[in-house]
Amino acid sequence: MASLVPSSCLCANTSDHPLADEKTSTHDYNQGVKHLVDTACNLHSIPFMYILPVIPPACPSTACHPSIPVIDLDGLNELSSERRILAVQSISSACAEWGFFQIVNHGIKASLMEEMLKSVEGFFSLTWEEKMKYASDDVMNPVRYGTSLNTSTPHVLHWRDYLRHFGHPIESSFHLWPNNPSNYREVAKKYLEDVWKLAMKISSAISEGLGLEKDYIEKSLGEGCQIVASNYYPPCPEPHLTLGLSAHSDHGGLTILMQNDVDGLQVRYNGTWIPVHHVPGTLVVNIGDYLEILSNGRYKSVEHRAVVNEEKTRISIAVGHGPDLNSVIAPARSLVDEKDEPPLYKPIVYRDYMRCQQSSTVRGKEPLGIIKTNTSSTSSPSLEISYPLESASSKIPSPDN
Ligand SMILES: O=C(O)CCC(=O)C(=O)O
Repeated sequence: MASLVPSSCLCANTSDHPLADEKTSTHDYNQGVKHLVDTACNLHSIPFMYILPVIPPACPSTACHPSIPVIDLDGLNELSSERRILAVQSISSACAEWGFFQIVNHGIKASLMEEMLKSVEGFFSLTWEEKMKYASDDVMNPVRYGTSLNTSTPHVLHWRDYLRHFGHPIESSFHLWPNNPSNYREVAKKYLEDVWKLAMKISSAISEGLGLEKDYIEKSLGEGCQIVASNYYPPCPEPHLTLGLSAHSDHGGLTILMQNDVDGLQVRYNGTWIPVHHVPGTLVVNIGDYLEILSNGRYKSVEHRAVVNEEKTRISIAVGHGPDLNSVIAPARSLVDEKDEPPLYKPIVYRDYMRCQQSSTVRGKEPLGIIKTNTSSTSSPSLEISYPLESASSKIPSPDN
């Protein structure tokens, strides 16, 4: 059985720590934070390995901060009309200003969203032995159950369990997805197919907003790669000392996130952490590193994080959409001008970029920083390149051609 949590954190003896609780002193943290909460009765404090040294506070009240835009996607169902133009403009300015927005009239059925949430909850309610069948140390494994961050490199633990697996193209990994709960595969397949179509619809609006052909982003993805990360954040006795997920940006193009009715997502905006309040029926969309690269920095991937709370379990289901793993990612040629707007990012194979980003314990936007053209650093986090970079530009599958 693969070990997900660094061995230094397993069965730790916490007895010399002021927050030590005898009941958790021989606990195997590998089994997940849900298992810890379910089995340690009267958990009044969190084990020290979950205590993060610094957690910048969020904006305390809604009065002091703006909120991410809410965009009606109905206009995108028309090929060309005033309403489509308005929707494209709203998406374009939300991408430029926030990198995040909420969507209504997105076309995903409420009943399907509900079923998907239930199936995911069903998966996390299985015994830890059952869930551990999907555990793996390899961040590129097509299906992975785990706890804390994705990496197995030693790090301060996070108050999260997760199930990640590939989606589109579904045939390539469907047979590996969990088959317990018994309807998981069928429900997830339908949900991921519908979310893929939605991501392509939004991508066409983003392409238009960037002045590119409507299908530019979709074509740039090749066969494409979709990854679903379902996150389970159980109630935490000391939520101010830890996080469900610390600040990070996403490696892909667009992420579409659904959640249950418990708040926890926060977005970095002008240096401040802004809570995203859940509006029933909406989905949250954000720009990832791939779109920052493709747009040559016009749109920025935005850091976000998940906080936990004392009372309620939060579940979120984030679905990322990027190019197929073997494609070389680079700025769109028509958005680059060697003199006035030189390329800001070096070409890289998406698989290498994803592996680097997922293996890193360094959070924030560090992984993107190392492929910036104005930095020479390849020190931390390390990047294993699987092809000679000089030949990369000849491999770029660009719709510009
Ligand atoms: O739980 C959330 O709201 C954030 C999830 C997330 O950022 C992720 O899965 O990468």
